[in-house]
Amino acid sequence: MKPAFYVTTPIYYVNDVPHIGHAYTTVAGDVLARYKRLMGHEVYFLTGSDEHGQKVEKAATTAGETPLELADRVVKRFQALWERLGISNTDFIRTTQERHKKGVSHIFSKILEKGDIYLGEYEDWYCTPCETFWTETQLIEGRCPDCNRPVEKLKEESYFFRMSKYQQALLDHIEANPDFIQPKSKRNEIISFVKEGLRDLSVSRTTFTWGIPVPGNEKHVIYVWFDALTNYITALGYPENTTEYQTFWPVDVHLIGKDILRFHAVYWPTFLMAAGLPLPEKVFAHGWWTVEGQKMSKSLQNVVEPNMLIDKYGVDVVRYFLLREVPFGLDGDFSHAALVQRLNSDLANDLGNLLSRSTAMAVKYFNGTLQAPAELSELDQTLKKRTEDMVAAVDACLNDLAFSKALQAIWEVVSAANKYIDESAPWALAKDPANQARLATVMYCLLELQRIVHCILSAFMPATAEKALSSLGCQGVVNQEGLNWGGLKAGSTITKAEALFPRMEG
Ligand code: ME8
Repeated sequence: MKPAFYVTTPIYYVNDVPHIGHAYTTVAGDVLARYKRLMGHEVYFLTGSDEHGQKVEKAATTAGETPLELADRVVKRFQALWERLGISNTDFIRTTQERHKKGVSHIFSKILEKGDIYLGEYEDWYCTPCETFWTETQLIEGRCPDCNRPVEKLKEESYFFRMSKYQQALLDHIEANPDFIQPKSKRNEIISFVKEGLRDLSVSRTTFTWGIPVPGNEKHVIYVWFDALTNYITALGYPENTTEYQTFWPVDVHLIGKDILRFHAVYWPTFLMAAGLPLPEKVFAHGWWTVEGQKMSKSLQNVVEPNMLIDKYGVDVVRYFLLREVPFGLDGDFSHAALVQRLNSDLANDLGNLLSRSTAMAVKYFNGTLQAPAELSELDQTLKKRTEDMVAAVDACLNDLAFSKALQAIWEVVSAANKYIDESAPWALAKDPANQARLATVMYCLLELQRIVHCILSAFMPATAEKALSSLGCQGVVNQEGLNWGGLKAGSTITKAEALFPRMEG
């Protein structure tokens, strides 16, 4: 049986249209999903939309729509963007779907029956944009400590989740599983937060209605984060013991932004503990993008729209840039200048040129028919070894979610290949028919290296890889075996590749 791999993105709020922050997490998930499929895993890649809660209700009122009308409209924009970005998700869950509502009611009832959810009264400060309650002492100058926006005092009857009960169990779990929360700096933040003490958590609201009713007490709707987090299991069919649930839970990795780590690394695991379910293997919090040095925000009107970027630069350039520019886990800055720089240097010059140069030579010297290599020289052996080492390095990097480092390892081989052309000087070899066998070997090494490079790059830049592999005469041959040296067969047809990436003015 194939090994299973389950990766998720957050489910995005439908009160906002998609921006590069959303695209970032989703592209990262896609690369991982594609890579694991390439490596022979059975992959479940989940994304979706978070449609309940006061924030969405308010946005709908402002737009003069019902919350569901708003959700139906905005969700299409997310789905259309994911399609354009080549996102290969297995499933798209909407929290307004029956399958989800059923699962949320079930887990809520289960924890309630167990006594870990109880009815009480709440009086505290609430930040609607963050959908989070704060105590007086947590506020900073009377404002939300996360987003610095005004908060409002809420007093209501509320169901509480006995989160305090799970404080020690959670700490023990974090200690025993060093990879559970990543990166390390974020893990330490969570440990300190939990050590300060977990309070019981309000998990229902009575001041609005847009949510899933509390089973047996419909005056209350279930807290939007309790509702949203549960998507990771309801998508698999929970509470039914489906094949998907059995195969894929616990999840291998929840990819999230650092803004929502506490929900994923504290709330969610304790909910699962209370429900007697296994915890996620890993929660990875990536950093945030600023835009040309500034925080991205609607009020600054600097929100970067992925569709605009795709129109301007192309899908694969955007995918590449997002994952190459900033090490996953750190904050980074988006700028058009940095993107154009990556496009011109890494993509057009290094990767694109290598392919057009070498396929042009294959056509010129051998009429596009791939020749079997003769014995490899020391130079060839070194190049082959570097390619093989790169494949192993990429695997290690992607298991650590070090996307940028993985791409760097690939580009080292691309540079080595460009250097190899200069060192082996095929144009000089071509002048003397006595060098035919040597020329054939050089061409084979060059093209074979690129076949492997594009096979692995298919996880990052699927459309580019397909074009490249097609000019190398092996389109569609993308699997784990394809990462081994020797896949190109003598006699196959090489066609001159068009420029993969047109250079752009800065
Ligand atoms: O929080 N840089 O949804 P959301 C990088 N519905 N990533 C960013 C970003 C930025 N500037 N801005 C947003 C929610 N993101 C909840 C999630 S999950 C059970 C519920 C990304 O629409 C990042 O992944 O506000 C962040 O975690 C997510 O968008 C928040 O999306």
